[in-house]
Amino acid sequence: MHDLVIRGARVVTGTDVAQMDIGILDGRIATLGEGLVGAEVVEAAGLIAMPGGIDSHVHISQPSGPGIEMADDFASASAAAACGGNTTILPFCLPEEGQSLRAAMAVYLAKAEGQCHVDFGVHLIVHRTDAQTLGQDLPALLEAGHTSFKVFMTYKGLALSDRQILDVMAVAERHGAMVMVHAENEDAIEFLRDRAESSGQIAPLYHANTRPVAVEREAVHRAITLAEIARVPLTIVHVSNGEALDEIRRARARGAQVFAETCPQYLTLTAADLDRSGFEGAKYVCSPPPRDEAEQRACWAGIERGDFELYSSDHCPFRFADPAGKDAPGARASFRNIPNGIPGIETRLPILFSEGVGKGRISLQRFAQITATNHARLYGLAARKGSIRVGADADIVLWDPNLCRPIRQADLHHGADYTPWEGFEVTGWPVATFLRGHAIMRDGELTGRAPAGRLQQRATPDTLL
Ligand code: DUC
Ligand code: ZN
Ligand code: ZN
Repeated sequence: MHDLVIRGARVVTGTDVAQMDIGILDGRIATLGEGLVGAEVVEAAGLIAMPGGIDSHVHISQPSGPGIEMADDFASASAAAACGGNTTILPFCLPEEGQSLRAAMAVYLAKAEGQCHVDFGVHLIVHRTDAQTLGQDLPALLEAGHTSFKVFMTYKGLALSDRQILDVMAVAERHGAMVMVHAENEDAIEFLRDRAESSGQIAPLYHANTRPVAVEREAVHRAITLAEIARVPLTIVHVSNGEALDEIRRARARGAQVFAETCPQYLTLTAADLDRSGFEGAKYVCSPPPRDEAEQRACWAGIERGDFELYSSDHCPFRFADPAGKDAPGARASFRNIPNGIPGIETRLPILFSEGVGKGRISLQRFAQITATNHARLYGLAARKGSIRVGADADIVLWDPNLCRPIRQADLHHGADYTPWEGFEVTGWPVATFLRGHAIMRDGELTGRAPAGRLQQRATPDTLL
């Protein structure tokens, strides 16, 4: 007897896609089979059962500079995550000015307490390399189960030098952590930005023009080289173009342990979106910027070939009509002052389902791998999460592959006041999300269950994908 049986869905497991029942007991998958009996039964014939999405790259309540505020807290971001078919999220903890990494983590976890509708882990952002950070805070946090961190090669105040990156990687090497890198060459961007501004090129479009493919390609090459020298695995987040991906492919061919992530914006948006009339282009300002159709095709080819292990949202929400968001002081006078980032936590999976599975580019199993399974393995969650198998947490999403409706801001649950994909036609939507066996979303809305998301203590990365 199970607590819950999900009956008759096509179930995407690590090895197969087959029609079966899923029997759930005490929040875990107890049985996969036929004719299962449960206290509650959800009829799911005609639906697809996927592992709950793991969005391993999201920004929530992250300090964003004076007067600037992210549009989501844990409650709204996780509501949007659940409604978009996710059961686990991994946001980033960034210390405030003068705050230690450990103090920042304590404050950040308090923000999540009792607020999060899905399970969560927390990556660190390491932007200082003083003795306390590298000698005490970072090792303690890695040992406490926060087994991944991000370094930046761009943004004043965040960017590390090559030497600093090596010093941080050395800590990762000692503790078996995953290093994630935002790879763009800050000096090159600064040079291009100064030149654009001095010739009056201040509109949102110039955000894209001053962060061309070359600044990303160069930084990707350098980041991988540093990781090879430090002998650590590396994840390149938000890869936006074919040249950067070529660097990754070349590095792998010589044996480097490098993993690659891309995001919906690089598959569906272009720099032309930043050139929309008025100030509308600001809605699309993110880094790296969306490129052109040729680079979109290169990213799709990477998805199809299996070059990308990870497909994440890089959800980084700012309100549009808000001086604490995209309309920040000075934003209309220069693209430099527009907060970087776009919302996408709720639309990530439907976009890939529709454009990837629906259009025959990838299989259901590949979808599960790059939206859940690989995230669990690379970020130390695989003991419980990322696949539908006996013993795993019953984090399951039911998809209706034929449900057809456009993305509309009015239907979303994030705190932003727009979606970059307004009107984008999607076929295939998640219609139910179960977190550890409890329904948290049905038919696109929260079920009303109190937020029960739990912090996940994570293992060291499993890099043998
Ligand atoms: N990088 C991110 O990873 N997210 C948002 C902004 C950025 O530059
Ligand atoms: Zn980044
Ligand atoms: Zn990000």
